[in-house]
Amino acid sequence: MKDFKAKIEEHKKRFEKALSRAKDEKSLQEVRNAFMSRKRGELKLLFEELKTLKPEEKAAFGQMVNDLKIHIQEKIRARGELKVIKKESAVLKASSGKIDLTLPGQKEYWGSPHPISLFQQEIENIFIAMGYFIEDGPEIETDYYNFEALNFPPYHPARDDWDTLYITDDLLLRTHTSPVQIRAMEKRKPPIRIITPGKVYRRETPDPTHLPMFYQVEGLVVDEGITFAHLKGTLEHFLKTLFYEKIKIRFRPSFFPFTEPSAEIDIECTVCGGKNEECRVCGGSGWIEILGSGMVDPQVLKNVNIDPEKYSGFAFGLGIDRTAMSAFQIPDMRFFYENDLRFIRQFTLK
Ligand code: FA5
Repeated sequence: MKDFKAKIEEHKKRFEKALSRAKDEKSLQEVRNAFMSRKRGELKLLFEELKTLKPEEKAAFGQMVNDLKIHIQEKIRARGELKVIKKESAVLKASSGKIDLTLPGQKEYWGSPHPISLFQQEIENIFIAMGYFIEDGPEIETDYYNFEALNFPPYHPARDDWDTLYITDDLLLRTHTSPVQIRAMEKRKPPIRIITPGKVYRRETPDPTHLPMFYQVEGLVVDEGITFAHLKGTLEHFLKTLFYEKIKIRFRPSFFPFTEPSAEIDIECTVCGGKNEECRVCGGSGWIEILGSGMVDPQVLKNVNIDPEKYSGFAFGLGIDRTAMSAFQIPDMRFFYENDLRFIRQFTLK
């Protein structure tokens, strides 16, 4: 009788020690298994041992083992509940005691590239598939690269359309991506086939189709035998891939000091389809201008020491924001930069 009582005391002490050492969920589970497992838990073995006792001893010892079982169960349950309470009180503390458990949970949103970046990637992928390389250039440019090398002499009136912010008399925020043409042709010899996406800046009052900071992507191809047919075919293929096969495109004669002949390209207005005379995107014309283009002026080739008798090329500059507006049928380009998350989240990657 004495021996069995001592044994129960010993089990109880071992349990207390094991429980005090259990610092996490896993070790608590191990204690639970060691003492309460229905197969070989210590309580189970004690109950087995009861069977070997004399009938007159069984009742008293049975009661002791039962008490131990209840003690162990309660202690383990208390430890589990304590953990939950601790977690809840941490939440309560963080919300300074004011927590309304009836409020809906907070949805977590994944970050995602800006719609203009996503659209730029789409454009890049189409040109990469046609064998173009991506080239980069500085946003702070010299007067030479932004203007002079592209046939805009100082004080030439054509500069007025590309007015910008000057940092010094010679340094300015580039007004287009065309200076990267010059930098690329200085660095490498034909054949050249590149696109150069990036930010550009202009003195401009924002309206639905104009921004003072926007994105362009420049394209340049220089090789032997390049003609206007290459320019037309390339841009038609690009626009039909970017939009849809039946998109209406028109080439309109235009002027740029660095290309000759030059053309601007319009696409049908995807916002009103030409049906709204008061459309703020196309002004009721049904067309929206998205890019300028032309054959590289022989003088520009000479400026970078490429022989215009041997080589010819074409170039274009597409407004990424303006084109994205048409692709997403957005009536105002300023939406892209208002940072209204309800707008931006419509374009997240699926
Ligand atoms: C140019 O910037 C020329 N560098 C394009 C070029 C490149 C011509 C190579 C020939 C050869 P333009 O100023 O038209 O051209 O601008 C080109 C495109 O940029 C426009 O068609 C339009 O899509 C976009 N764009 C122009 N101004 C703005 C503006 N303020 N806000 C948003 N997009 C604009």
